[in-house]
Amino acid sequence: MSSRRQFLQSSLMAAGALALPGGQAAPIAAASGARVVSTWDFGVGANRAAWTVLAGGGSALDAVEAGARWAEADLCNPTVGRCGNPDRDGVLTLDASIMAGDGRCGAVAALEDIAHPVSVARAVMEKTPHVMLVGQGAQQFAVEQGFEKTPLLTDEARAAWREWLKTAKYEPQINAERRQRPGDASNHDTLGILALDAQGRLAGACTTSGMAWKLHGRVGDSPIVGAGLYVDNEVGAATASGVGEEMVRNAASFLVVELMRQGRSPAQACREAIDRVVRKRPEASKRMQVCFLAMNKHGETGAFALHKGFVYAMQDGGPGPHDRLHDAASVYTTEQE
Ligand code: SD4
Repeated sequence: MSSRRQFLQSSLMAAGALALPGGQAAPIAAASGARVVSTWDFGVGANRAAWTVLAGGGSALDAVEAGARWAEADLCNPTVGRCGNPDRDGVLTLDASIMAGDGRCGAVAALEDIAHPVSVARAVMEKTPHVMLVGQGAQQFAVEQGFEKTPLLTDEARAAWREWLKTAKYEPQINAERRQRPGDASNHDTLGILALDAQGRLAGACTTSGMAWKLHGRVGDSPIVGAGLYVDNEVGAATASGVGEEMVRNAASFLVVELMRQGRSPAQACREAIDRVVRKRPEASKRMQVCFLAMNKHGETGAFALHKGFVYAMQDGGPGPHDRLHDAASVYTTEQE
């Protein structure tokens, strides 16, 4: 048994948390050492949903799914789930992945008309011998699993697309995530969420409608294990937001976890991964946002971005204000508007 697990178990026992009927741990004691971090301002809401799971003694895996589902249902967020902006053909396609720290993972890409892609990703993980399903096949599988097929494109998103068609210029905007409201014609965003539970297990999820106005069929990093998300109980977890092509080019979330394995703190690992992005494409790096968020197995967290303005939310149930937002340091330090 790891010393961390021993520590957690003895603190739970000291608090009498394991004595509750049904083996259910008491909320505060069970949450010892537990924490959850999520990308962007709306990560606060996702963390709250995840925290109700962690505080009740639930698993990191259930927690990240709950957090991602919250974001997918959030009608104020035109970049994740049902309120997402469509591709250049006016079609809303969703990408999601989920991963447990023991290596189990599942993903869906280019999924249409299913409201909770993260739960379909989990079903792929748990009910198939595969890791990823895409497009029609993913939708067919979802329907077979009992997910309801329902048109998701909102009137606001359709109007934003019509507006975009006037120029039809694909130009990712830096920190669009922080300004977006339904109907905005800005074009990217993602919820990445990482959790550590009281048993010392890590998990992560990533869910997005991808880059708005993308080519039909484009898949970003978010559903690609190792690019938009990677989790390993031996080391830690990482997720990403921003222009996904850069995460795929650099196997970025895997890179962040491997850097932590080599001894870097979460913040240092994120920084080195960002440096890699810059070294490969220095000119392009000036015009796009890429952000990494990481947590190691001890619950230490860190982030780093190409451009100023990336924030992440953290919830650990500790004293003081919960739902804290943290500014990530960045290579370019002038906020782009
Ligand atoms: C993608 N990484 O599809 C996602 C988009 C995103 O903030 O994260 N935007 O490339």
